[in-house]
Amino acid sequence: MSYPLVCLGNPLLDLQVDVESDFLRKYDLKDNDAILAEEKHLPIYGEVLQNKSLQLLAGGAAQNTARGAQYILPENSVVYFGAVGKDVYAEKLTEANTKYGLKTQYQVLEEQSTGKCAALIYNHHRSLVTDLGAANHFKASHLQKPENWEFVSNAKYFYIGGFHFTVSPEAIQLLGKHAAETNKVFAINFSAPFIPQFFKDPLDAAIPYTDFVIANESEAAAYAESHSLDLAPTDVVGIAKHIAQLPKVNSARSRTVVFTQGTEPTVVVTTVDGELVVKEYAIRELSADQVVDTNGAGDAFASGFMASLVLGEDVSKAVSRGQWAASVSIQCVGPAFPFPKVEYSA
Ligand code: 26A
Repeated sequence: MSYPLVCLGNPLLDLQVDVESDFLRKYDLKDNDAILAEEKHLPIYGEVLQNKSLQLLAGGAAQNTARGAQYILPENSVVYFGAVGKDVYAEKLTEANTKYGLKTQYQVLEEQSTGKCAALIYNHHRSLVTDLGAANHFKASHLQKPENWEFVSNAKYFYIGGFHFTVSPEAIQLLGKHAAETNKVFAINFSAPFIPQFFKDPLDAAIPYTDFVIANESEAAAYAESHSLDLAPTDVVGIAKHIAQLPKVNSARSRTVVFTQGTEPTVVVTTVDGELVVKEYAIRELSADQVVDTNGAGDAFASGFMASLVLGEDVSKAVSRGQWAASVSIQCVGPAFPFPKVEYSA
């Protein structure tokens, strides 16, 4: 079995509800953020189950990206790894993945429940509060099983959700080293500000293996702060240049840093013949009434971007496909794409 793209992350079921700002304040949450649930957040899950607007949706950032990339690519292109329980939540995830044709090689942990994410939608923002459950127990040894390693050794591209730095930095190292040794493409996403903030060491240990680093402006700012860069947190180009120049194990190609910035242009920095090259790409504008929610917008961008790389397209096309995929997903409820399928147009 040969699937060109392997993705790794935390499989979660999204419990998506519309909330008012007082709900966010009550639990000390920002309008737009992604965090791990602390003790004080646990009542949220009971509350959302009572909420009339509740929708159960397949989530998990890298799983969203994997589903979206498979949506775009020919069948049997993407395989996704992560850990789930043996419960109805996992069945829901499998249902959605099957619809998109995504192949999963889950580590199934019978004694754990599948992870869940309260996706609290307020205006066009989303506040994500995650209880990782089974996802937290993924082990690198699962990848090393012969039936799983076959997918790894046959793949050409790897995509790691940054949220997985909280789970198995060892699995990320394993894939990063394999990619560098075999000259395959290794991409990571920072996923949330708390990753560069509180998981700095495992993130820094993975950067040397990366060919592509994808993040948004608030994650870039968190990176600048936690690494004490002498740059304004809003200097996305400066931060991208810094990361582009960090040491790299596989010198066969230079690193490309891609920062999305909501409705502001996407910034891309890479090195060509030893010189830093900065490019900016305006996004596809949507009118306010076209925006359904932004849950999964960044994951969708990564879907389009990674799918484009797999198709052998250049970085400017990859950004264009990423921006297209984000605009399509923003018009859907949750981290999803429409059926019947819509096709990319430049
Ligand atoms: C470890 N944490 C906090 C997480 C997540 C996460 N995926 C993996 N790990 N917190 C939120 N998400 C997912 O992000 C998607 C939107 O980008 C949510 O499940 C949601 O689908």
